[in-house]
Amino acid sequence: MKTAVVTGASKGIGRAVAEALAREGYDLALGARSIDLLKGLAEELTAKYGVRVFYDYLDVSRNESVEEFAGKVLEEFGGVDLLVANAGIPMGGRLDELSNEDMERVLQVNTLGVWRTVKAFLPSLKERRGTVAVVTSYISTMILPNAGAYVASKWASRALTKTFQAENPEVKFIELRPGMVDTYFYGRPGRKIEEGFMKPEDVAELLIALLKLPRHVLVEEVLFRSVY
Ligand code: NJP
Repeated sequence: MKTAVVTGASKGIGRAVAEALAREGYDLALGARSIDLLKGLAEELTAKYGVRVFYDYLDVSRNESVEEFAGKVLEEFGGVDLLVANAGIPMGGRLDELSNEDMERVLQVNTLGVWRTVKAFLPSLKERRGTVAVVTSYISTMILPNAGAYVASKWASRALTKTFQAENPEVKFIELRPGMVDTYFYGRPGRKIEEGFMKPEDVAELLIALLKLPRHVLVEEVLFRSVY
């Protein structure tokens, strides 16, 4: 039985990824701040798929929280085979109008959150020759005025992902770069494919397909979006 860690598992893409992995037979360690949502999801997935689901509070913007979460997960499962570093927040606004707090917050979650989560699980992932999927964005090589802080956070997490890969060839790092996905990222879900949105399940199914490739095949990144 393989073990997967999913950050930002309470909603949106992370939640859909957790369900798809459970269906595929992975034991799960789920992290996010909304512990009530994680509890409900864990109960649902255990009942439906019979897999082991551990969940705990996780704030990827804080070192102590990530270290504590990783310690508990490794104690619970003994090691991990897959890490899905998905937790992230949006941030709009012109760079010259953005507050210090907002700039620091988006970098803490989207960039440093990825770095500290991968770092915490890396020894185990290396031991198991595992896989890390980092959810960055289609924007991770592009420029979008009025979203500069978010864009910079995703360019930086792309750079972290590729540097981790270069430094750790035993682990496979996949950068997932979705276009728009119908999640809480845009307020409340309910957007349509005709408006250019994918479903969170589309991202999850793409990841499952990638995980089914032979061990020696590395897909470094996937840029994908909705068509209609
Ligand atoms: O968004 P949403 P998505 N510590 O808001 C968690 C990227 N992306 O699923 O802590 C730990 O439904 C939050 O949980 P909670 C995007 O940048 C999206 O769309 O309980 N967890 C929730 O589970 C992000 O990296 C689109 O509030 C934290 C989850 O993150 C990823 O996809 C397009 C946290 C967010 O769920 C998932 O976002 C694109 C923290 N400090 C890239 N802060 C898109 N939706 O269109 C938040 O290119 N979370």
